[in-house]
Amino acid sequence: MFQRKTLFGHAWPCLFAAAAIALATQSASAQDGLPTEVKDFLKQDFMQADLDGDGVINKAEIVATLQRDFRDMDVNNDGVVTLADHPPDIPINRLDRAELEYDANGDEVVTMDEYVAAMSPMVGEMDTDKNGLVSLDEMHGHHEKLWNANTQTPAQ
Ligand SMILES: [Ca+2]
Ligand SMILES: [Ca+2]
Ligand SMILES: [Ca+2]
Repeated sequence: MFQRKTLFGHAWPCLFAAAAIALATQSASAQDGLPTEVKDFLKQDFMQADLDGDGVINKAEIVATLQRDFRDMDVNNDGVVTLADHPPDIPINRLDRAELEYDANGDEVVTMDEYVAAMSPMVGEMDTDKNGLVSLDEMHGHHEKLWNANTQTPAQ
């Protein structure tokens, strides 16, 4: 029932954005806590982002992951993310505007700098003990909070 591919499309493998988008689209399946499927893919993404395998994600690993995610979103490889990068096999819905959430200056073009700048505060919020590092527990906790808040809000 919880299919990552159909939820995010191939353009949305993002470590830090993925669950937020899942939260925005999954309000119908309200339940207590993060579903196991969500925890599993968060863990997979966490391990990919933890480049040196020390069990925490540091600042450099965060930036490297955001840059990788940005390149994944830039489907047509022109160096910026626009609606032209929206996967044609995914119907136009609220996801089609998701690309432009990171568009700070409103020109419908998202640069890597805009993306990293937009995502960094969100990543900072995950670091609940403020030691500059994000652990898997912190990432789960953050998404669980978002999930619970979202599933308690009536769908539009
Ligand atoms: Ca690490
Ligand atoms: Ca592009
Ligand atoms: Ca921390």
